[in-house]
Amino acid sequence: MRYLVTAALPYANGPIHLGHLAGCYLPADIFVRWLKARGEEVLLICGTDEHGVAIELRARKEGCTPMELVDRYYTQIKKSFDDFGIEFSHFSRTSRPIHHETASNFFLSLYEKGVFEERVTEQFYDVEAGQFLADRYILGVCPRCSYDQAYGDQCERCGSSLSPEELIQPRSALSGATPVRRSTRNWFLPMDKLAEGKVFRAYAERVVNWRTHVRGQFNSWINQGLMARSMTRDLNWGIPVPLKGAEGKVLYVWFDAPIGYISATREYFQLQGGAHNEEAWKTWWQSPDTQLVHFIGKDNIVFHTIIFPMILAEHGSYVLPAQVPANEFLNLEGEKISTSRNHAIWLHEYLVDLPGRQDELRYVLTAIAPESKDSDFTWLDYQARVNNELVAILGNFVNRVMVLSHKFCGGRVPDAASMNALPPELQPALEACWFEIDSARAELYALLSEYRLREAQAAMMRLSRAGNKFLAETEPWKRVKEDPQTASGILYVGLQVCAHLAVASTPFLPSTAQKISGQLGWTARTAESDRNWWTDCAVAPGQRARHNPHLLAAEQVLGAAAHLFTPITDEQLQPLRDRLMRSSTPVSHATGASAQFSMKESDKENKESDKENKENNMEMDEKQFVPVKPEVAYPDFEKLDLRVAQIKSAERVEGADKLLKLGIDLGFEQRVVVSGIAQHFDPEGLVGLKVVLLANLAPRKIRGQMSQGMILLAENVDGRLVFAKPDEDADPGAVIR
Ligand code: B3M
Ligand code: ZN
Repeated sequence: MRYLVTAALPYANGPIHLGHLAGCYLPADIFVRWLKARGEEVLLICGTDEHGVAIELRARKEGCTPMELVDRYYTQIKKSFDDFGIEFSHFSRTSRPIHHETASNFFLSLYEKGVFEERVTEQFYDVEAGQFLADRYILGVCPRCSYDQAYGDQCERCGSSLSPEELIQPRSALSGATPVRRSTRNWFLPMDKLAEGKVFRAYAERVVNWRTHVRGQFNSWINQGLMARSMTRDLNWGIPVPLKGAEGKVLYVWFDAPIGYISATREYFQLQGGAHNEEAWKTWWQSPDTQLVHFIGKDNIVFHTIIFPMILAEHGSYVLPAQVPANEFLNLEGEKISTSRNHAIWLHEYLVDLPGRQDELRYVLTAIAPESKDSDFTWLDYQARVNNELVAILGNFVNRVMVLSHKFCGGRVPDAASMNALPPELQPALEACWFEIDSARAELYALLSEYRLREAQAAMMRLSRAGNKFLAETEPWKRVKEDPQTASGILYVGLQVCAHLAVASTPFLPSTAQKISGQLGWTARTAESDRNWWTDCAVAPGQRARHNPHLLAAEQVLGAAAHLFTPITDEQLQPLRDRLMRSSTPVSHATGASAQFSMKESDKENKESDKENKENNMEMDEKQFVPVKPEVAYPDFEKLDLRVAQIKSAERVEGADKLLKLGIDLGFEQRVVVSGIAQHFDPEGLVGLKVVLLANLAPRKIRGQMSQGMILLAENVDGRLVFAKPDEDADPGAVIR
């Protein structure tokens, strides 16, 4: 089978963070490594998306030209992918001539077929700047919350989706001028009509078998009734619309970007050289036996399941997607990743903080992959998974086998006969070990075929669990004195399990897999032997596989033993956690005893993806002061009892990663206050601190614990929380007024 796999083209307007990696690049890489190991014909295509308002805006902000911006980020993004072992067949850029040509021709061919509807609409225009304004270029007062920095597509204060017409007192972000309405001609894709096309309808049948949330979004778009969407824009940065009279207009970034997959494939074959390769890309894109698979994040679903397939279908020669395994979002420490607030873990920073630990991150991100719902990355969970799973299970197993084999077997693989000669009392353990490995392999294969990578990785880990269990049950270290032959037989099994692990872990943990092979001295391992191993995994449902347990030849000389993983210490982790706490700005979170622990903003995401100008959706970081509340009379203020208080004890609340339980001294009494600040402060650092307590707030039960009052904190404009501290001389219990 021929697999043409793509991963979403990241905008070249910033570096890559954990959310990107978990969203589509890591899953695409795992899937493709697996296909390659199985001997399938496969390409993994990606590159940077270098057009659109997001790029222009960022360039303005960084004070450079769009081209300078994308040059810089292309290099950085590509390096991050290389560093994390994301093996693209080709990584291109949409600013290259080959892409401009491919996208222009694509547009022209649809134009000539009469696919587009020409429409004249009114758009906002900045007379001073002499250009039309994308939604993100229009600012104004939010009609819902009166915030005066709302964008034409969204208010970042209250989260409402807006359209530019709704803004009160709109102004241009370019010049500050009041925009005027001016009519302009654009080319629209009549999606409602195209959804009725034969090719598209045949394609839509497949979607039924896709992930629930992908199918759900697809259906909801279709059922809502699709609207025509403009495929051109009145902008300067982008691919010029290749029509007479369309000067000053460019292709809509979401028209050109997916065609980037095609141009990148063309470029890949061009670089291979040779006359045949000029046409080779067509085999990949245009023969019906190609499986086209798009790995993306959930905010790109509509573009990959509806708009791009429609465009491909209308063109006529192309295959349509066979699968779109979109992931949901990865959150970070309970909050949405935000680049503007720097609530993110950047890949290049991770490598500085935890050098050489790429496989650890790959492992954790796959273990928590947001395949069917949003998931949450926390440093503590990362540490636990590395230490309790990679170190304690996989690493420990391989290391024990290696060390014991050097000690008891002279650093060579023992004779196969030693396994067959294991005494009868060890047979059940042996049988159980192979049974577990056989079933884990069958499961691994089946799960990978269904794009269930998270469970597949867990199945891979079962191999090392089986190995550990076998060692624990057979205890070769106890037997070696009396019965060296049996100890050898046990280690023979152990070494073979290590070899199985080396193959099984390759898609997930490529450099660990290589290390295992290296330690085993397994030079006889070939692409062919791997292929056989994987093909051998496939079994009919309900059948038990009986795989060949022998991968390593007897007498093979082993390499040196070394730990595959080292534990992550608290000391290593603390600065990383602190840094994130500082950068996290829970604008929507109340603090103190009345904190609200709202976690999800997924409604907002859904709304956002409704927006036509999705590509404009970029975060900006401007200082946002909260407006002063309506005036109150003095008697109202007098009702509040504010006191100086001192924190006497502070501890985390089990099962609630945002809460701290604080013991408070009020001079005349002791109280307990539960506060939602655990992600901002370390409990140890708080003891002794004098704070301001709202002492007569009605007590409230939080996580089963009565909280008696609220500690006051200030939220800086950058979102950092700091205590409102009384003077050091103030005594606990003193009234503040
Ligand atoms: N650049 C959007 C994004 O990064 C966009 C993907 C293009 S895939 C063809 O979310
Ligand atoms: Zn608002």
